[in-house]
Amino acid sequence: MKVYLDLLRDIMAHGVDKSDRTGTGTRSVFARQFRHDLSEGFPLLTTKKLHFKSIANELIWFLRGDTNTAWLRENGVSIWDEWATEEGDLGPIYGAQWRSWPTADGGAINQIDYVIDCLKHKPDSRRILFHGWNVEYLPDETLSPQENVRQGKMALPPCHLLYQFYVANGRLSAQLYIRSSDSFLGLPYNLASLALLTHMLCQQCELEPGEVIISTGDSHIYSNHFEQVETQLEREPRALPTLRIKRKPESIYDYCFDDFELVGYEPHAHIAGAVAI
Ligand code: THF
Repeated sequence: MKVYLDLLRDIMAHGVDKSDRTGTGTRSVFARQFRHDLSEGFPLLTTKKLHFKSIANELIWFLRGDTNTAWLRENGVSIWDEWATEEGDLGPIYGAQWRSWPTADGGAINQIDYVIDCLKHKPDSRRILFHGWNVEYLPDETLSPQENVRQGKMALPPCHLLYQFYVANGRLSAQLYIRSSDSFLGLPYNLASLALLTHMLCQQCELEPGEVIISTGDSHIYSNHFEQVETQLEREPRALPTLRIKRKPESIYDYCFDDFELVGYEPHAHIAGAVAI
């Protein structure tokens, strides 16, 4: 993924060293965009090994509307543990807003159903999107994630928030806006997750995969990831894998990890980096 490595180089070369909420320190640039044509392969980084199981199961968990880490843990995923309460709760984060955005009259709106309906019945619409930034439930920055959850707020405000879809010539493209992009750890997850969601929507709505586009706001590299980034930049990218979906589940909500097979994923070794909390 040259476009990803170019972004890392751009941040290292042009970024400004800034303090951040977590106290770690980052190097940061504002507002970047890159794109990848899914016909050229599945965009899972090859310059370090990524744990695709975490990525796929996190997406399945979002689509379940689940916001408790219990299901993730049962499925071998620990990437949300740091922010959860002892009971595993994360408050009304991604899954809650995607599947059941609360309405003033006490009801809820399923934004994913809306997207599927648009893709099937009005693919030319310019409104095929779903949003995670529900201002009523954003956390109070002076409180811990766990305290926010206990007050009915999100543990963290969404980083990847606005997903928009576009159909032309039978191909589905997707653009994701990420307000705060942890370029070494989170961004590779967000990119692969967006691509996987696009493939799933294509299968459900009988479309062909088009492009994925990532637009980032605060695009940063944490200072304790600089060395890992340098290592990655010395590595030669390899051929991308392809994604095979082994069956067609009944709906977008019925996928499981075993439905996916990555063919030809031969990455360089994993590079560990600590996540800022
Ligand atoms: N906070 C920060 N600082 N960065 C993020 O990327 C991030 N997220 C989510 C919420 N808060 C965030 C959590 N997503 C890893 C990957 C994604 C995460 C959190 C942690 C991580 O540590 N990945 C390891 C492997 C761990 C594993 O797969 O089990 C890695 O090497 O990739 C971004 O939305």
